[in-house]
Formats: sequence, structure tokens, C-alpha cells
Amino acid sequence: MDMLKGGLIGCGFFAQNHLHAWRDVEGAEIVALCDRDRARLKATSESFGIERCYEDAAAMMDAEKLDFVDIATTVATHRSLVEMAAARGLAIICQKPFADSMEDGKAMVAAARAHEVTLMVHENFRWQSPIRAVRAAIDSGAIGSPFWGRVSFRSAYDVYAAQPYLATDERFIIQDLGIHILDISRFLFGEVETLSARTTRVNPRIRGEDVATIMLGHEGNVTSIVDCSYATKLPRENFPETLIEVDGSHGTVRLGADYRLQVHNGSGTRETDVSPPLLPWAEKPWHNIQESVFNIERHFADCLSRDIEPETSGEDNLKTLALVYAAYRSAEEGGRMQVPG
Ligand code: NAD
Ligand code: 89Y
Repeated sequence: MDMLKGGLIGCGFFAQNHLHAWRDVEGAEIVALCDRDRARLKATSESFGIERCYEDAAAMMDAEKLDFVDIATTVATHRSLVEMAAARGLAIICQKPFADSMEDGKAMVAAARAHEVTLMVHENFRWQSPIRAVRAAIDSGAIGSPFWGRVSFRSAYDVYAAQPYLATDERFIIQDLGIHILDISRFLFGEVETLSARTTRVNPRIRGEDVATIMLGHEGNVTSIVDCSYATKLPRENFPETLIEVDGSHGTVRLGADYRLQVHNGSGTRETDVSPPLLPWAEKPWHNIQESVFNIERHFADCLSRDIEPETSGEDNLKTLALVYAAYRSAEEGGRMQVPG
């Protein structure tokens, strides 16, 4: 099989993880880099030994023979870059949040469809191995039919140091982090029919909301609570662990701190350690997220080589994005119920 050749756009904080992971993905490699910030471009080029560098994304796409682009910029540039790549027939993997609005998200999906290119969103939290372990436990039938769930991310980790835009953007936790937690809830409990949300800002030094509590009504009468906070000072910081509770007709699943998975039913209680592996280039506590970057990139390369639709395609991600915007609408209306769409 020919090696898939990619160009990475955006050499900032998180792109460093993308590049480490791409080195380990069989069948794909990053051959060119682009960033409009010359210093970041140079530093990344030197760290990863990738010499073909561009300050302009269109120039990179036109000069290089690429199969795909990996877009690791912040959301404001996603639509123009996705449309640019789609028009050139390139496959695309694009960071979350996919779009700034439903209109932009739909336009990107339409552009990919019109040019018949693969468009996948780098929605990586559901690709964390502990989250896959929860889904496997549900799918095994050990707890019967799930009827209730909670997907929870509560922390006081200083995310603003590495990502200063999180402190200054008008919207924060639902768009940045809640988007992952909502996606996990969809992944575990199915599509959503109704939603109600409340938010608040506890940290006075940031602009957006840093706490959100969202109740989801899923198809099949399953209810879930998605709760996230960056204002929760715990005796032990759990960043970046997502904790999960699932109640089913025959038992329960719990994903607790330290990646302890507990499955309980009439036959007893089984507890296992589902810690993600610490990849050679990864660093705690980020290793959980870093492993999921490798997993999602491998999935993207596999889908391209087999010409199949990725699990977290642009089209699929519109459903997660709809929950984000419905949550903001509901919170603005004081927590009134919304039907996303
Ligand atoms: P960053 O600001 O550190 O890096 C973005 C880089 O993109 C900058 O160097 C900037 O110069 C460059 N850039 C912007 N527009 C460009 C353009 N048109 N052409 C070329 N270069 C351009 O941002 P970050 O913290 O690395 O975040 C990037 C994205 O990754 C965000 O959308 C963020 O939400 C996401 N992110 C995802 C995860 C995850 O787990 N999936 C974690 C952290 C960040
Ligand atoms: O940007 C966010 C993400 O996607 O995962 C964690 C994060 O880095 C901070 O909330």
C-alpha cells in the first residue's frame, strides 16, 4: 500500500501531539507543515525534522502532492481551510470544535460531499481506551438495557496556561470541553431528542462559562446527565479523566477515578484497571488524551485506505455540534428544554 501523505496546518500547542502520533501511524506520514506564525513553524519543523514548510495553506496544498490535510488550528479558520482542501480533492481531518455555527458545520459537510472527499472531525475523547471499555461493557449485555447515565468531567486544572484563548473566548466550557462529553454521551446512549442546560462562570478572570450541567433525553427513553466544570477544586485533581456512571436493567457500570472500571450485576462485581497506555512520547496527566490522538489518527488512515466513512465523520459530528448549540440556547433561556436540530 502507498504511504498516505499529509500536510498539517497549525503548529500550535495541540498539534505537537498530532505530530508525535502521526509518526506511529502505519501507512500515513506528515510531509509538510503550515503555520502563519513563522517562529512556531520553524520550531515545529526542527522538532519533527519536517523540512517542507509553508506560511500559507493554499500554497502548501498547491505545491505538495498530498492525500490529506490535518487541520489543527482553532475554530475560526476551520471553514475556509476545509473548503480550500475539499476543492482540491484532499481528504480532511479537522480539530474540534468543528465549527463556530451549525451553518458553517453544514457548509463544510456539503463541500466535502460535493467534492467526494473524506471529512472526519478530530473528536478524540470517545477514542480514549477507558471510554471504549465502558462501551464494550454495555455492549456485552452484562448490565441489560441502560436507562440512565452520567458523564462527568470536573477539574480545576489550569487549562488557560497552554490555551490562553480559553480565558478570552465568549464561550468556553461547552464549546471546548463539553463538546467531547456530549459526544461521549451520544456514543454511549444514542441520539438525543431533548436537552436542558444551565451554566455559570465561577472564575472571575475568564470571559465565558466554566461550569455546565446538561440533561439529555435520548431515543429509547434513556436519560443522561453531562456535567463539566473547570472550577471544581478537589482534594485530588482528576484532569483529564471523564468519569462515567451507567445504570441498566440488570446492573451498573462505573468508570471511576484512576481508570477503575466496575461492572456489577446479579453474578457479582468485577473491577478492572482500564488505564490508557503511556505512549513513549506521552506525558502524564495528558497521556489519556494523547493516546486517543493516536487512536483517532490510526482510524482516519484506516478509513482512507479502505475507502470507508469514519466513525466521527463531519456528518456525524453535526449531531454533537447541534447539542452544543442547543445547550447554549437552553442556558440562555434559563434552562428551558430544547429539541436540538
Ligand atoms: P494554538 O493557538 O496553540 O495553535 C493554533 C495554530 O494555528 C497557531 O500556531 C496559529 O498561528 C495557526 N493558524 C491559525 N490559523 C492559521 C491558518 N489559516 N493558516 C496557518 N496557520 C494557522 O491552538 P491549540 O491550543 O493548539 O488548539 C488548536 C485546536 O485544537 C483548537 O480547535 C482546540 O480546541 C483543539 N484542541 C483539541 C484538543 C483535543 O483533545 N481534541 C486538545 C486541545 C486543543
Ligand atoms: O481544548 C480542550 C480539549 O479538547 O481537551 C482538553 C482541553 O485541552 C482543555 O479543555
